[in-house]
Amino acid sequence: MAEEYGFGNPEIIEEEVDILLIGGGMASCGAAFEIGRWLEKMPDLKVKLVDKAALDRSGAVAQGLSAINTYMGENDPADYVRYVRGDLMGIVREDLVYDVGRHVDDSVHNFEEWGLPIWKQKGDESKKLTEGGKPVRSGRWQIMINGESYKWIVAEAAKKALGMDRIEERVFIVRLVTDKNDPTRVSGAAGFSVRDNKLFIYKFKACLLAAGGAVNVFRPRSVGEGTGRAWYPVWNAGSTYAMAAECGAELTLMENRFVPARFKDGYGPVGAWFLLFKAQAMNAFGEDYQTKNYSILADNKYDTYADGMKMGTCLRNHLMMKEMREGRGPILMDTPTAMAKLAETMTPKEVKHLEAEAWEDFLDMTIAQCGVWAGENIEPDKEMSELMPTEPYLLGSHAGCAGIWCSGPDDIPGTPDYYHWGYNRMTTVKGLFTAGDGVGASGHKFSSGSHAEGRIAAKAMLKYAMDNKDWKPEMSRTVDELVEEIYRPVKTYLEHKDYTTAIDVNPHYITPKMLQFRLQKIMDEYVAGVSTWYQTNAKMLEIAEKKLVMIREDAQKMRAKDLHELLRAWENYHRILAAEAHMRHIQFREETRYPGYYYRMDFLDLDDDNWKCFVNSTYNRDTGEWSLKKVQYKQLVKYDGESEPEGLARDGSPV
Ligand code: SFD
Ligand code: AMP
Repeated sequence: MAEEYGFGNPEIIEEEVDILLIGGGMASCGAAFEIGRWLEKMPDLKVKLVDKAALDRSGAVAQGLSAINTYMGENDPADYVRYVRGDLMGIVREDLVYDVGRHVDDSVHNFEEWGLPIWKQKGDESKKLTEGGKPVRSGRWQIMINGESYKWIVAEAAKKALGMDRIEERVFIVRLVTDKNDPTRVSGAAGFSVRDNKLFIYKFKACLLAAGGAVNVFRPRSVGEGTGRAWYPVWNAGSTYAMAAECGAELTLMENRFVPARFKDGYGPVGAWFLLFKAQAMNAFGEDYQTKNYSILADNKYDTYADGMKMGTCLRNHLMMKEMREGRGPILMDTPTAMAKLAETMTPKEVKHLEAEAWEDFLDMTIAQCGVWAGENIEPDKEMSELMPTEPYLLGSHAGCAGIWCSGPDDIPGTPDYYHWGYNRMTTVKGLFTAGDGVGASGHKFSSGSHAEGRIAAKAMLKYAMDNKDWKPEMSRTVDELVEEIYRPVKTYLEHKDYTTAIDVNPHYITPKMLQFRLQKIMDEYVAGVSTWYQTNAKMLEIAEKKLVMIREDAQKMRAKDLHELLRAWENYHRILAAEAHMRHIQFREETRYPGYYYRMDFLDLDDDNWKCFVNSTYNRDTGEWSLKKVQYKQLVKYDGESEPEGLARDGSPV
């Protein structure tokens, strides 16, 4: 091959494995740990984990976390299902949620074993959870940790389990490839190194696609000086949803999104303040807007899923947004009163410790918030802080449930066939598994649940690989085709760069940065972003549809002047597909299921009669067309107070 690319033709590295893990976040680290337990018994097993970044600080937990948001402890997983179902407005895959609930604690116990400090109640400080040590709970499901090094600790266990020769860092996977002999099966993946001029082609029997959620799809509130700041990790660019869709996998509930209420500008999470410090949020006039506005939930049947003042995340947003839209902002978190109340029964030393904890909550997971406090001279014990609903994020593990439609476990009573068609956490594409943010209709897993789900998927993948021992993957696309496609932005740049004197201005190409701005503007203005207060309608979506089809075409003209821009180009391509899925699902669901996350202004009511169902979609890569359908929701766990079917009792077993 001639020297086509500026920095020379890439070195092609081809490898065939049994199992490929894409991503190195919580889910993949869980999968790696689980596989590690089997490597001794299966010495011939070939496994590779590929992460676009470095495992120690990759993914959503990169900066660390202050809490583990899913720990059952004394709770029953059936209650966890009730909580997740209520929070996500009545439609979840209860089999998947229950499966996470019954296994998650084992992951948390491992984290503690590996060195993660978990807060304990007085008197229990030296006891581990497994020794009966009682954790400090911030809420019913959440426990507090000293989690600055959370990801380091979890990554170390994953590295030990697999060994570094089975881990490839700083390789961005661009696409999955179906099998030559069976288009409903996946058999390959292709990507490139973001540091060296190398292209990687993997063939495999089974693959875990766990590349996180989608950030920066919408124009963020942080622009200009603040560009790059977001709540969820900016490096998770919708790769999971885009690659799955392009490979033919069915997506579910992609209309769902997460709009977190956060400390303004620094994006500091609110959980510890609401639940642990018991702080109150109020409008500009000191009114408790949640109590004041409660009755409006009934106007559009949103109260169907509110249990008195116990209401889901989107409904809390809904009540807050009313205040802001009607000019009674800003919303303020009353940190001084909360701290003063807690200090009433404390010694001066304990008060100092409380102050340190207030800062540490953010130093452990979202340092920018401390930057805002320090930069704006805000002392949380003296001055209130503004809260703000952020731009939307697509994810499946936090208080949202966008993702891929997966087969569930086979032992949950009442599970219909269309919930379980094969291996646990396998998508509708044979051999393609997912976990964490990838699994749709099953939110509130958070860090711990994503790790546990990675382990669940790994176990099923091992079985799949064994059951297909003699099967040989053959990719439907040639290596040359893949190289040509992945490096196309580099070629585009080289061919046209001398046409103008300013390299960023050129009629033949667009920089990835500009294309990202264009996508964000479309999504913000037409698909219920912050500029319309999360509101949209059929007409606006029709315009969005037209523009998104065009931007998909224009994406072919992205340039890459170096490997960093090549990464940015492909991230944007993934974002566009994730954005399109989101838009089409919102277009299809003619109701407002998630008020406070988004509003269909032309269908403002929650409509259980017609829409208490999943919306699933598939994308045809050859034609560029989407097809959408309703899928029946099945309730497996009874409402409060009713007895559970046999078999749903808690067994507390490890994965
Ligand atoms: O405070 C490719 N989360 C919280 N979870 C908790 O348990 N407690 C909290 O306190 C939580 N909060 C929180 C959380 C996240 C963030 C960012 C903040 C605060 C500020 C949520 C969890 O972190 C989240 O649920 C899990 O991490 C999800 O796990 P997973 O595995 O689905 O995603 P990941 O960890 O982000 O990992 C993704 C990996 O994929 C890589 N990657 N690799 C190769 N090719 C590609 N194309 C790739 N694209 C991405 C990434 O590098 C990464 O390794 S609080 O708000 O509630
Ligand atoms: P957050 O910091 O907002 O991501 O929340 C962390 C955890 O606390 C999640 O499990 C949230 O669902 C929960 N949470 C946050 N705020 C509240 C609240 N006001 N009421 C009940 N649960 C909350």
